[in-house]
Amino acid sequence: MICILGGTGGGKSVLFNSLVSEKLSKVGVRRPCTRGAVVLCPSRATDSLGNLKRESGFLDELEIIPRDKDELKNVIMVDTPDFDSVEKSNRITSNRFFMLSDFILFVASQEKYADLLGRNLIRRSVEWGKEIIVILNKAESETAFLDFRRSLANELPALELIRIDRTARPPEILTNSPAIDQLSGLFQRFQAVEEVRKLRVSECERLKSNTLNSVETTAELLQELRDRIQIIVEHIDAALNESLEEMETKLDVSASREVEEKIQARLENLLRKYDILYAPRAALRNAVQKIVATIGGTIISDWFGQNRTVLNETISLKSLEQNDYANSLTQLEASVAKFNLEVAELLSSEEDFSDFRRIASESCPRFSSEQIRAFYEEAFPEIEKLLEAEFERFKEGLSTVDEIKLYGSYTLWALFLVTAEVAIGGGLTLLDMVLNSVIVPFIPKWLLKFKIIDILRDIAERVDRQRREALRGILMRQAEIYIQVFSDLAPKQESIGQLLKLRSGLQSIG
Ligand SMILES: Nc1nc2c(ncn2[C@@H]2O[C@H](COP(=O)(O)OP(=O)(O)O)[C@@H](O)[C@H]2O)c(=O)[nH]1
Ligand SMILES: [Mg+2]
Repeated sequence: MICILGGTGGGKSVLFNSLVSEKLSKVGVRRPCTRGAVVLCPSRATDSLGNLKRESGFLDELEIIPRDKDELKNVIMVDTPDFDSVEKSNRITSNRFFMLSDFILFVASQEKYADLLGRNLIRRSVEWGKEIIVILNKAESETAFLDFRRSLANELPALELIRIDRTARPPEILTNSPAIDQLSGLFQRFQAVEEVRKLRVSECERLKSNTLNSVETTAELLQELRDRIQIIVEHIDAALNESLEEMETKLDVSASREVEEKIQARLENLLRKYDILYAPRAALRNAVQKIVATIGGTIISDWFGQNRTVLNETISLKSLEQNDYANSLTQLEASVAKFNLEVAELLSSEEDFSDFRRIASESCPRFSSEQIRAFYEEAFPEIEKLLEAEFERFKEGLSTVDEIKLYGSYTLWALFLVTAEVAIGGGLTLLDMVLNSVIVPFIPKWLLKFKIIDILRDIAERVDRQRREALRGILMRQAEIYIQVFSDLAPKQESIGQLLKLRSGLQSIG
């Protein structure tokens, strides 16, 4: 396969037509004129070229012309589109034919011979060990030719350079050109099957060693990337565990005089107002339905009716914000910020993680205060639901009379509520500190017989557990973003395995 390669308007198509002695490829003043490639081949090669076109997926515009010419019986001639074309598909086609070619005719023109892209292509041909002849086309001055020859010889002394003089008028095909006669000598050479075979064998060996090299380097690079990702993920994991542990210890808070006073004021306020708002709505509704069914309940439904408006309000964490005595939210924010900082430091450490650093800053959003707040609220159910569940637990085994009495007790709900608030804000530690000094004085004697202190402690314990879990979950969620992004980048081990298998398969081909 002899491929004519070169830049736009260099005269490739004219050269192609001249070599095959037929005006087959369009020659153009309006450039680029050749789209896709024009291939002239012996008719016995048509099928394989057809397959190549179908399988390659990039040769849509490949024009295959079967011609049985004696001097071309072992040759496929290809006129390629410009390797420097503005059309990407042309550049790709040209590059693929570069790889497929056994022999390259590189066309440089007087205007463009010093061009860097062209020089790179010539260099690459030599690196790949491909046979190449360079043609200076449309040559007008001897100076330019000598200049070109000198600069090529400096770098690539063995390179053959042929000059084709510029004709007065733009031709479609050149006749009576000594340079074309000289190039046609190639066809004579490849009339001998032995010559063709030699060329093919060495080309196949080159392809094999080039492919082996690429496969090996690719497998190594992928493995290296995988290893680096594993290291960074392990580091992030370690940073997360450290932050979790630290946060955990800081969640235990001490009660101050000020906190105690706040809790006390809150309880007093709740009880003074006899604030029905804090008797959970649904619990009341359930109770009323049940009681109405059993005792006819005029009293209860009257009482319920009077307070209907207030009952439509929901107690959510928002209404608790001002009562978040010990500020576990602040602690969470600090822990998330510290964790993010640690990851940033990790990515800027002396190990070269600069690529990961960029990825992290582009693809790993850091939670804002608002987001953390929203997650925190989301993590707790509405307080009224929580208290309802606590109440359900509490009334197990009580008599109906006691149950009714408890449903109607503002004090009970106020105690439940404050306990939950304290536990959400400062955990069991805080509750234990203020339980006897601040909360117990508010418990009336009749409630004490229900072992209410133990029950409040139970509530606090459960809420504390839930709070810790929620806070941990939010911090882990931040870490998960990094871990996910980096893990998604890691090439699969099995892909690397496939490459290595391909390599040993290639090695075993003789
Ligand atoms: N005057 C003159 N024009 C030439 C010569 N060789 C090629 N051309 C013109 O240069 C233009 C581009 O040639 P073409 O073969 O289509 O270039 P390609 O883009 O490399 O295939 C055409 O108009 C050709 O006729 C030459 O020796 N003299
Ligand atoms: Mg052309």
